[in-house]
Amino acid sequence: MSAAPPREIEIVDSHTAGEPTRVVVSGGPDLGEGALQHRLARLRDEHDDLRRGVIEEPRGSDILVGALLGPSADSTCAASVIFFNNAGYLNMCGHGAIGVAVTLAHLGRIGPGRHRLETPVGQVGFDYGGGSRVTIENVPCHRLLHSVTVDVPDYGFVTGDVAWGGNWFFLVGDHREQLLRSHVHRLTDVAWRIRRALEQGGITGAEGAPIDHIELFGPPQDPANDSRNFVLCPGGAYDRSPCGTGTSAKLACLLDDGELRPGQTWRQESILGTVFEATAEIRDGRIVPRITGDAYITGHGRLLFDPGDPFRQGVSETAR
Ligand code: PYC
Repeated sequence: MSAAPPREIEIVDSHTAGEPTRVVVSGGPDLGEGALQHRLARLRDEHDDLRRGVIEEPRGSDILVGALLGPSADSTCAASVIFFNNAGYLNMCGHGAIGVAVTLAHLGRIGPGRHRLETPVGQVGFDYGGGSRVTIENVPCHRLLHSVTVDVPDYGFVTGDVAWGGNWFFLVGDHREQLLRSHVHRLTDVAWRIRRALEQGGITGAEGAPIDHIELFGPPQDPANDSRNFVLCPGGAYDRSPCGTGTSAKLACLLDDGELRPGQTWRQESILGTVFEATAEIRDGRIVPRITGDAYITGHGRLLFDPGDPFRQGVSETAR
């Protein structure tokens, strides 16, 4: 250890349906006041070392999603939250919001009841019952493009929908893959090549936003569920949970196609077999998704950043 004291960051770790969330409770940078989008820009442009140090090796890993807690300008919100991962910053994160809810309860900052979080893309409500179970009311979702076909090199034509669920997704049912846990390396490769083909074809979300999540769908393993998915996240890791924003994007497509009615429950199974229960309602002409899942606290402690540690700012695991 060097003479100067290490920087300390308090964190709470949890997982939601198998997908981890690391909440930064204190020790983060002062991002000032103002709109959360501006605070996110300041974090990205001036303090990206926080994201790297918390997420990358040797303290983290590619599969972690981080969540920086902060104050909210809106007194009806329990907190503001900025989500990040190994590739950068996320607009919203469904499993992460469920993890944040259970973390706030663990910290004694909320009790059972209805609460709200401020995210960079809008407010997200949540119902917390006092245990592991949380229902989030996500930002409105919608389908932007229906049946888009891309030519994926060395794979062939793949058709899917482009939809928003708090992040941009390409949702594919017509692949030739088996959605098995033992196939995750192949699934990752196929999904990554679909993502590249979308980029090369100039297919984006609204206003040129990159489609940085790819979602493959197939039949569920458990007949109690409606569907199984494999979700590739922006930095090349796959979501262990059914993906809250991805399930929201799926709801938008199902409602548009008349395959699900408002209020009807959709049980989305993940590649691990864990489940989110989802419903949607139409409010002011917009589709508002509700996602229910369970999160569990796995740790509560301090990360130490020794100024003399050559890896204090993290080492990227991702070679992509
Ligand atoms: O649950 O929305 C989600 C999510 C996005 C990336 C990883 N999980």
